[in-house]
Amino acid sequence: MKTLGILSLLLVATNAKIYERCELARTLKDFGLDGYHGYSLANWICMAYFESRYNTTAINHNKKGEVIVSTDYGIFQINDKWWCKDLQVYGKNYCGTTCSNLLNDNLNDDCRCARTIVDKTKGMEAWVGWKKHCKGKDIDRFVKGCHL
Ligand SMILES: *[C@@H]1O[C@H](CO)[C@@H](O)[C@H](O)[C@H]1NC(C)=O
Ligand SMILES: [Ca+2]
Repeated sequence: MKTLGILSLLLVATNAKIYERCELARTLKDFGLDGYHGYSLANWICMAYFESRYNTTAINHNKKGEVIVSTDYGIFQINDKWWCKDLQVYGKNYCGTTCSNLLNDNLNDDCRCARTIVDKTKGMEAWVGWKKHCKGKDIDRFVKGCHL
């Protein structure tokens, strides 16, 4: 029983993860975001902070009145209208992944999808959180003290 309890705790822990800032910085660097399209690592960490607070299971619905028109998934709040596949009928799934893959603690596919987004759109302008809080701002603190 005790072993089972610990096991299920571990399972929960690996499925729902809040990244620590420097841990996220190292992970995003490993998955090729540092300098991608000229955006320094601090831009990516700042964006993830304002989009999800580093919460891999973050989900937000975009509503028109009471109707859900789209849903944003995961640490980068990636949208089902264009980028990933869920129950949304008219979604484009340009990243070729299910949206639920963007809610686990393996960020390889999230980073691949983020690169697709900056390739296909106007860079990081796609993220409102980045535009509002990171673009043109002093964002060095997001990678400060991290051993990269
Ligand atoms: C992470 O996001 C999930 C889903 O929105 C939420 O239930 C959970 O409370 C969040 N965790 C933290 C620490 O904010
Ligand atoms: Ca993932």
